Amino acid sequence: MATERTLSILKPDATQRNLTGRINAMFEENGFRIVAQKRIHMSEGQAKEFYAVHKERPFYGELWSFMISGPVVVQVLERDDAVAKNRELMGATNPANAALGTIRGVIAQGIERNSVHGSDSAENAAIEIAFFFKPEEIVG
Ligand code: 3AN
Repeated sequence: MATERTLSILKPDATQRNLTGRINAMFEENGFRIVAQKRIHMSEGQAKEFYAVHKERPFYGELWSFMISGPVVVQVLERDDAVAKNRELMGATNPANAALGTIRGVIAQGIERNSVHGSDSAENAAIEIAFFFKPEEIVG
């Protein structure tokens, strides 16, 4: 499998609980390189646009407002098969169903406070990476 990149976000429940280093250690222990990273406070407009795909879903309002409730860490992760491997490492969306040993299984607090976002396809990864990073900010 070729080297691939995926967009990851450490959500406000993770930054609030000071768990960003612990999550990053899980990425690195699982073969990911963090090739770009910044801690930001998303604006309302950014959060709404980033999650626009969910705008018809009943949880959309809660989702974007949670994502601006505190700082987040946006990052680009790189490894072979990065999109699928990160989805595996994150675990199920609802931590009640997430396997032990996955990030959500260990760290998440609920379906909304689920600690991490990861792109769901290579196509979306390219769009999401470009949403937060200029090419020169990504240093593999
Ligand atoms: P994932 O993050 O696992 O790809 P998606 O894309 O289905 O999951 O959902 C995006 C985000 O929306 C989730 N990470 C979660 O924070 C939130 N979410 C999904 N389903 C629900 C739900 N039923 N109630 C509240 N929030 C939800």
